[in-house]
Amino acid sequence: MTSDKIQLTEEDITGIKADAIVNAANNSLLGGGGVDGAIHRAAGPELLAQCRGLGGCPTGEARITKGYNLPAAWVIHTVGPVWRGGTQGEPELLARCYRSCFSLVREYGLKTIAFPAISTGVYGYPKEEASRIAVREARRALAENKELTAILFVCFNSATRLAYQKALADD
Ligand code: AR6
Repeated sequence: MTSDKIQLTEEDITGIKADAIVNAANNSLLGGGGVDGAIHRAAGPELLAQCRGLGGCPTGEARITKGYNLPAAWVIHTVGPVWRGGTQGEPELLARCYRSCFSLVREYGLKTIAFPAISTGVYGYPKEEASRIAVREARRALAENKELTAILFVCFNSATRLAYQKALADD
C-alpha cells in the first residue's frame, strides 16, 4: 500500500521544518561526521550540551532532544547498525531504530517527521535493503498512529532517492 503521507525529498535535512528530524548518530551521541555533524553544526552548541547529559544510546534505540537553532522543534537521535554483511542482526537493528523513533513520535504527540537514510553512509548499509526496511516501518507506523500526518524520507543523493522510489513501488 502506498501512502501520500510518505514523501521523498532530495535536500539537506537541517533545513527541514518538521516537528522532528532524525539524526543518524553513534553510541556516544556526541556528534560525528555525515548527517550527525551537519545537524550539530546547524543546531548549535546547546544540542551537544543536552546530548552530553543523555549518557549515550545503544544501537537500535533512540533519544529525543530539542532542535535549538534548527527549524525542527525536536531532534530524535537514533543509532543504526554498522553493516557487517547482514548476518549480525543488522536488519532487525535497523528496523528497531525506526520503531524507536516512531514510539517517541507517539509519546510526544508529533505529527511530522523527517528521516535521513540511517546507516547507509559511514555505516555502509546497502541503500536498497535499508530503504525497504524504512518504508515498511513507516507504513506500519502510519497504520498504528493516526495522529502522524507526514513522514519525509530525506535522500541526500539520487542513488538514495532511487532506492526509496523502488521500495515505495513494491507492495
Ligand atoms: N541531510 C540529509 N542526509 C544527509 C546529510 C544531510 N545534511 N548528510 C549526510 N546525509 P551518515 P550512518 C546522508 O554517514 O551511515 C556519523 O559520523 C548520507 O548521504 O550520516 O548512519 C555518526 O556520528 C547517507 O545517505 O550516517 C556515526 O558515527 C545518510 O545521510 C556514523 O556517521 C546516513 O549517512 C553513522 O553512520
